[in-house]
Amino acid sequence: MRKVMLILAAVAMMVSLFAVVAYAAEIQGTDNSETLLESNRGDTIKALKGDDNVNAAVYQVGSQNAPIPPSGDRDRVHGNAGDDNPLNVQDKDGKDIVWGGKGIDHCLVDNADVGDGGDKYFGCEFVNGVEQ
Ligand SMILES: [Ca+2]
Ligand SMILES: [Ca+2]
Ligand SMILES: [Ca+2]
Ligand SMILES: [Ca+2]
Repeated sequence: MRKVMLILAAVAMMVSLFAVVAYAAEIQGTDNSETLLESNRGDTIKALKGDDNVNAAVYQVGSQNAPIPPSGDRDRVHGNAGDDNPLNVQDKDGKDIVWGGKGIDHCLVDNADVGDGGDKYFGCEFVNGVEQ
């Protein structure tokens, strides 16, 4: 089941890559627990219910996969209900925002040392492994 979800997430990502008209991509999960991956553009990712794993750090600044422009994309990650672990926006830029929503959520964020004041986070019970 987990493998099926990963394939669905990959398909969703490919579909969003072909939607070149809009700059920002919207990636929506389901009410089940799943893994969601970002695209190389500024994404709004809504994981909905379930204990979700959202990786918005696939395209990291300085890596081969870095988005164009390489200054980093702006991702908006919503964990929504459920214990989400992790909600990852730790892509070496401080342009992202993560909302844990309900549940016990683990967020991985960039600190202010990366610039732009660091990623912003709301409703995260754990941030970079530290209980809030
Ligand atoms: Ca992205
Ligand atoms: Ca979900
Ligand atoms: Ca949550
Ligand atoms: Ca970031």
